[in-house]
Amino acid sequence: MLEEELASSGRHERVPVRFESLLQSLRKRGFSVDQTLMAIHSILVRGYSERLAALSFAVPMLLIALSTGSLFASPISHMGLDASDDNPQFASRESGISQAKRHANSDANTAGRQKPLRAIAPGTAPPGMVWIPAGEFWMGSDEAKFPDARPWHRVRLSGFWIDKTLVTNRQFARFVSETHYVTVAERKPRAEDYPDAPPENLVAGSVVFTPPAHPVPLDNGMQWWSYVKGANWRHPQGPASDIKGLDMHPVVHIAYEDAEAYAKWASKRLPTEAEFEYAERGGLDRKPYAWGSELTPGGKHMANTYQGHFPEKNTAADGYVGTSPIGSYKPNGYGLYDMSGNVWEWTSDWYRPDYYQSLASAGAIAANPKGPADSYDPSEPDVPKRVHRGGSFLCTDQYCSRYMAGGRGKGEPSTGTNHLGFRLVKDSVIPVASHTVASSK
Ligand SMILES: [Ca+2]
Repeated sequence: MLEEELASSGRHERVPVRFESLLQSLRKRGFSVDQTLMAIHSILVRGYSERLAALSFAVPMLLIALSTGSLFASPISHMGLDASDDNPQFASRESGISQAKRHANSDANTAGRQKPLRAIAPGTAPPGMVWIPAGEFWMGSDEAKFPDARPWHRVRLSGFWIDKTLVTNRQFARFVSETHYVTVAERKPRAEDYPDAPPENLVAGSVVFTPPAHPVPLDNGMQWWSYVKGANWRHPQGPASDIKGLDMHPVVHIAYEDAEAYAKWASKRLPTEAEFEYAERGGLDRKPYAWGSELTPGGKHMANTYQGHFPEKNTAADGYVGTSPIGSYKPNGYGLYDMSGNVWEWTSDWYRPDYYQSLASAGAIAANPKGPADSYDPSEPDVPKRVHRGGSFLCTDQYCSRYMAGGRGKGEPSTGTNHLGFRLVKDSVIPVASHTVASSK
């Protein structure tokens, strides 16, 4: 079969193959137009290794591909940054997937690397997004301090678009300007939701990091977290603070329903926990960090975390005490920024510490897992929680450490903090016929 012939020739690893010449070549070999279109579709969507996709998808796929010019150049290069980005800081391919992928492939510690990426993005990238191709990976961690991230288990995902950066204050301001949305932190809590609270405590606000002036035992977060009246995304530290000059910082004090409202407006959705980790790992296999094996390779800080002595002395050796502008650190292997550190990010999964165990016990590859049906956190059994991912500027190796790839966090859905934000994903609008990965639910 032609497709197998092309695959065995390794031509898909070389670039570029001109569309016209390939088309002529196919026709000379006696293939009909329909067969040719199907082959092109298969190549475009899945590389040469998969079976031919349904003819019904072939024509629109080809038309879209031709209109976007995305045919037959290097698959890797086409997953890089897109010129349509609204942020010129990210318009350079220098920081894109091809460069980052080469960098990743040069990592000396490559044992057990994930399969190489060969899929081409289905059409033009939405502004500010990167295509993460379908694939499999090992999800989890063997860090002793992450018991809820064990065991390693195999996960298979369909392809998806993901924001290159956290949602910024500027982006969120535009959303609020257009929709007049009021975030949870800006609303006065309802007495019926907090029947035990005295009325004077029912004031709009959010949770802010308020470090003590002296060292404290790290067994009680109440020593450095405070509910601050008037704190919200416009006033991250409280009423006296604002976001002037912070346009390109991640928006914070975002509750789960705030993120969902933004997602609906943007025609996107929150990532699943598995999608987040797959994207965070950037093509590396079971590495401790999204960028490799060391926290600070060559002494270089790769993410906005916490240095010094937690919680009272933040030396900001990485350059930032609090949030950092998006793009302040190198992107990962998929060209994504701040997948570790800066601020935590919401995912759509409910949290359970035993979820990975249940997936592993099932004995099969988990296909597009979307989290457990319910939530359970042993430390607060009565509080349902969603998974947070990525860690923040408050994560330190003395405490938390969940800027490490695979580290899991969790939070009550109505609670935002000044180190919690989000980014979004988007499914392909083009039917991807060969992505026949069944949902686990
Ligand atoms: Ca920092």
